[in-house]
Amino acid sequence: MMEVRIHKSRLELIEGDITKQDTEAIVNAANSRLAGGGGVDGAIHRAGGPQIMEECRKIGGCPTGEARITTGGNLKARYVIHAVGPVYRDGRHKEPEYLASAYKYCLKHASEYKIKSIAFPSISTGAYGYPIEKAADIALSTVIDYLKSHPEIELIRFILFSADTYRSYERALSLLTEK
Ligand code: AR6
Repeated sequence: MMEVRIHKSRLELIEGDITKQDTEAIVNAANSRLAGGGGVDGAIHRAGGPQIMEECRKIGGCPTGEARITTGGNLKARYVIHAVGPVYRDGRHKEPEYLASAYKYCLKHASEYKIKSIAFPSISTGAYGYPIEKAADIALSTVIDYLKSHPEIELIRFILFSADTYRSYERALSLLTEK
């Protein structure tokens, strides 16, 4: 576990399972059809129950680089924010912009819904193949930037599913916050 303060807010890195989180919102790494799938998406729908998929169907889809919000169903979290990260090709197809944009959309939803605590997985770094070191730097710098002008968000947690992913985020956060 690593914790830093960004102005008035807290930013935490934790190795674990996002479906167990008690933050007001958890973020899903979804696909643009919001159709469910494997990885964190599968785990969230399994743990949260069918109500989440019902709302996803009504919404119909979400473009890459954006996010949509639904109920948390049976989860501890009140909301799930479904973010669609980019499929990584070679880094020259606006992948960094799309990835940053997916995080920003989640944060904008959080502010609009007055959500004070939110947990993120490492978007795009599983099935979508985004190189972890690059993705960690983009994810963390995007949320740090947002927190600097949005003290209404009190807590952002990154829930990293493996020790390797956790260590990559820890390294990236150390680099970004060292004086
Ligand atoms: N809690 C936290 N992180 C998790 C969990 C969990 N329970 N399970 C997996 N991860 P991925 P993507 C990590 O593939 O790359 C789906 O099929 C995982 O180890 O879930 O954005 C969707 O439907 C990895 O570090 O998401 C899309 O089609 C990270 O979450 C596609 O995969 C993201 O891996 C999205 O691919």
